[in-house]
Amino acid sequence: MLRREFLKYGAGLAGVAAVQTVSGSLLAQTSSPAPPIFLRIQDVDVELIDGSSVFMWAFSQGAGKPSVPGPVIRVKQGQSVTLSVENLSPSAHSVQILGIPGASFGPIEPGQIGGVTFTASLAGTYFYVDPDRAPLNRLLGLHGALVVEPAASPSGGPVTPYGETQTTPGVRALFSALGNHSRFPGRPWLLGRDKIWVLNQIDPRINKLAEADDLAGALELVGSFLPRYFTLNGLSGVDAAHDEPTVPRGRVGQPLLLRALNAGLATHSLHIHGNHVFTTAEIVSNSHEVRVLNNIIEEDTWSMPPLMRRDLLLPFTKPPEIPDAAWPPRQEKFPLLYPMHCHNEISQTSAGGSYPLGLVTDWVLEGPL
Ligand SMILES: [Cu+2]
Repeated sequence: MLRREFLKYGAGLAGVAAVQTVSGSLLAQTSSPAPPIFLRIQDVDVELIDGSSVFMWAFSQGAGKPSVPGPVIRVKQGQSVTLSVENLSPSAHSVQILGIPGASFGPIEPGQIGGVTFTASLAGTYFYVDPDRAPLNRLLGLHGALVVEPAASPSGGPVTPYGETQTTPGVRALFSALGNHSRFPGRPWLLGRDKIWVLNQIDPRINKLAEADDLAGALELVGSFLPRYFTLNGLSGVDAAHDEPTVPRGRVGQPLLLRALNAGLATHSLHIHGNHVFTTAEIVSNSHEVRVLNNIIEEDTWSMPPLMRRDLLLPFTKPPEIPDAAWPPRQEKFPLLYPMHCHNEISQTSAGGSYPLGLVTDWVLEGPL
């Protein structure tokens, strides 16, 4: 019998795992290297919302608890970052940061440590993944978010999630309007006020073959991928809706940046209630580079194909369906909870149970500023 770490399902434990953040920027000057980042890869059994469990691979921060997705890594733009990964799994693995040229290494044989030093020259939201047997190793748990924050506040302009040379006139206009225009009463956006939403799907047949070490068979089955579980930061349904690291929360007038990433193979169609969002960046599909948009569109549903990463500003304004005369709300009082869910029916009704036990969470307007 294999002895593997068992990742018990549930908001409490998963929340602890998901909140792990490796910060390369804490106390460090931008010009100086970031403190080295050390991750581990290991085999785990992950419990799902219905109590069943599947074999997966997981990253952990050093000796910390492994989690799917892996810990969030935060670094500053222009900083030299050294990433090392120890492979505690009995199979070989590699690591790549999609969209950062040269930031890849491997294969790391079992028991070995691999690593790379790279510079994140553009701010934005990135994926680190195991690119081997693509997309198998990524799909089975080896993925996580890397956030590159701008190095310095721009001279004169508003604070945005991007470096000064990346920031487009459209993004500058949007962030200048926050707290300064009747459309966005309240405060400007604050650096670090963001939430990371990593999407994934699980087809347990594939996990089963990987567990039996039939990796060729598992990869072949990817061709007839039939997802049965849909996860947001590793959680489904009500659990994602009660997971503090997942749920955007704030007062009216405190805008927040959503960083959405899809590690899986199914295209999601995310729909948010209560406020519209503004997509500020997405990736160039071939190079995976961050592209900051100039033509900023207000929308309530956005597509998340496999490997897509999108930044979206959630303005935290008064929901437009509440008339001015009924504001502040009296019948239904603060906090106001609004859902975000996937509009693809299968992701709401699959093995996780009946609606809404698939890809769904809440966001919370706690009260007036
Ligand atoms: Cu909807």
